Amino acid sequence: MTGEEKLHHAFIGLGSNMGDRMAYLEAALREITAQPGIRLLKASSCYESEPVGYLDQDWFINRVVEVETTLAPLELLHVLQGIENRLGRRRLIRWGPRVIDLDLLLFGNLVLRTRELTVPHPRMYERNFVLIPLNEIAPKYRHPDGRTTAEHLQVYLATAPAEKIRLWTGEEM
Ligand code: A4P
Ligand code: MG
Repeated sequence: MTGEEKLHHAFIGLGSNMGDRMAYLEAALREITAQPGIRLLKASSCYESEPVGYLDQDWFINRVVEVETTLAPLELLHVLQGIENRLGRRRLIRWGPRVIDLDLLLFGNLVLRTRELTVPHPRMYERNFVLIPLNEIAPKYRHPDGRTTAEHLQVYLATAPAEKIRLWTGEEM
């Protein structure tokens, strides 16, 4: 990255619930890090989480990473979709099983609502598997609505039945 280009902070959610889930997450993170114009700043721990949306599927492993990027929002989304495709993602069931899912959660202060890209991610404030890893690495980060991650997590936990989530220890439970 040169000093001339504008740097943006972005947060990306990674999830997998098929095959060797950790291997898919590691491969995706390697590809994100290798991308020109993207620098990894922080990565959360990995969490095992109960499926949300479509319930008849295995538990996920989820984590959230913070990056600095010179890419525009849609360029970053397309990079993430390219990685999903290379790792063998097949879109069969909405919210269904997947080897890898990469969601663009936040892109600086940007608020955008188009079909191709909505940020903040439209469902991130209703999801433990996003808010808990995000709160681990960026509790004080201020979202476009003015609330911090910690405040969003508090609101979520006070108002919704929280789906199960636990730190991934590497052991099958
Ligand atoms: N799109 C719009 N905004 C965004 C964004 N901010 N990030 C568009 C990524 N994509 C965005 O996504 C569908 C379309 O959303 C894309 O064409 C893109 O242009 P997709 O990844 O192809 O499909 P999907 O992931 O099956 O659907 P969706 O609606 O994105 O699902 P979610 O919300 O990602 O949920 N339970 C647990 N425990 N852990 C999980 O990780 N994930 C899901 C998927 C469901 N349940 C889960 C988990
Ligand atoms: Mg998705």
